[in-house]
Amino acid sequence: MNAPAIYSLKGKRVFVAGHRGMAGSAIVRRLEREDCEILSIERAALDLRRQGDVEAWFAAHRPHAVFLAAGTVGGIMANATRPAEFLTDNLLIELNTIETAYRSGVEKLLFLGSSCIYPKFAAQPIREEELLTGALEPTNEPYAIAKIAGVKLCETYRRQYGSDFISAMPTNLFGPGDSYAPGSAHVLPALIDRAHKAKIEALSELVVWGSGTPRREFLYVDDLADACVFLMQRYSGPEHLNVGFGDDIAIADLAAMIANIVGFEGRIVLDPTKPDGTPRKLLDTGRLAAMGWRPKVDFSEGLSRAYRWYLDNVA
Ligand code: GFB
Repeated sequence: MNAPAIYSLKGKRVFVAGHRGMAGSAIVRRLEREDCEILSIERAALDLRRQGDVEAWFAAHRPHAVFLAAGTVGGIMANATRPAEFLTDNLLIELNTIETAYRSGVEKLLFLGSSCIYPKFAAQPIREEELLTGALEPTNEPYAIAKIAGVKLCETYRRQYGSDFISAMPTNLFGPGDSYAPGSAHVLPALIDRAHKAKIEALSELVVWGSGTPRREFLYVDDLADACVFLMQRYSGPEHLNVGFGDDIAIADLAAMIANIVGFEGRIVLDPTKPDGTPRKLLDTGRLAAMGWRPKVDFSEGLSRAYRWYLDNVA
């Protein structure tokens, strides 16, 4: 049974920060089924890193609720090569948006974090309590520290000011709107792109970074969006909540699944000069499940949908 609804979006002005990103655009799609007014703004018109601009926009549009899905994101290489940007952009965006939401009387805010906030060697599946119990994975430490700051902003604004600000920690996401930029994408879109090109160019090999042994959990982004709306309506509390799929897969097995869906029939070869990152980060989603929420999109179905989106929009 679902936890009772405690916050209604009916008739509310709901700001989705980051509506062009994969998570933000999925939240907009999901909110279209609610009786609310969706507010969004292009990055060229409002840079969330500029505090005065954020204050002016909030004063003009007065959102009742905010989904904070904006941020500088990318795969393991983007994190490793642009650490200052990942730290600074995300800190500025979170601080400006959360502080301004508080000052302008926003009723409810949901902050989207990431499963990389947890220690590199956290006990699996990772419970929410693992936060700050050990050292982070070095390849994404700056991003993780920014996301931990976001969690703490929500927690402390609630404690000191009584703001109803909550945080959700999603596992690795995929689906429509993903970034396929070679070199900076996350593993799943990167492998779809490479396998597709290898097939088209009749190459004999599909290269997979690292040892192939790290395990990752993937959640279809429309499921994440559904969980975010569910939490906005049904959760109020200082603890961040994990949002996961419930199962993970080794990168080598993921590559084989992608090759199969794409129709690439050559060999899969590993490139051990590339980093593995954290060995495993499967989330414990017991708390969210106890509230009545579960993902709906099966992993192989989600992969097929992601490939179809890639064919229609990227390839
Ligand atoms: O998706 P990914 O970049 O992010 O990499 P993380 C996951 C795993 O896939 C790593 C391997 O072990 C990579 O070595 N991999 C294999 C590849 N081939 C490829 C490839 O072609 N491209 C990429 N990107 N990886 C990120 C964090 O960590 O996940 C972020 O850096 C964030 O901060 C995000 O948390 C969700 O899961 O390792």
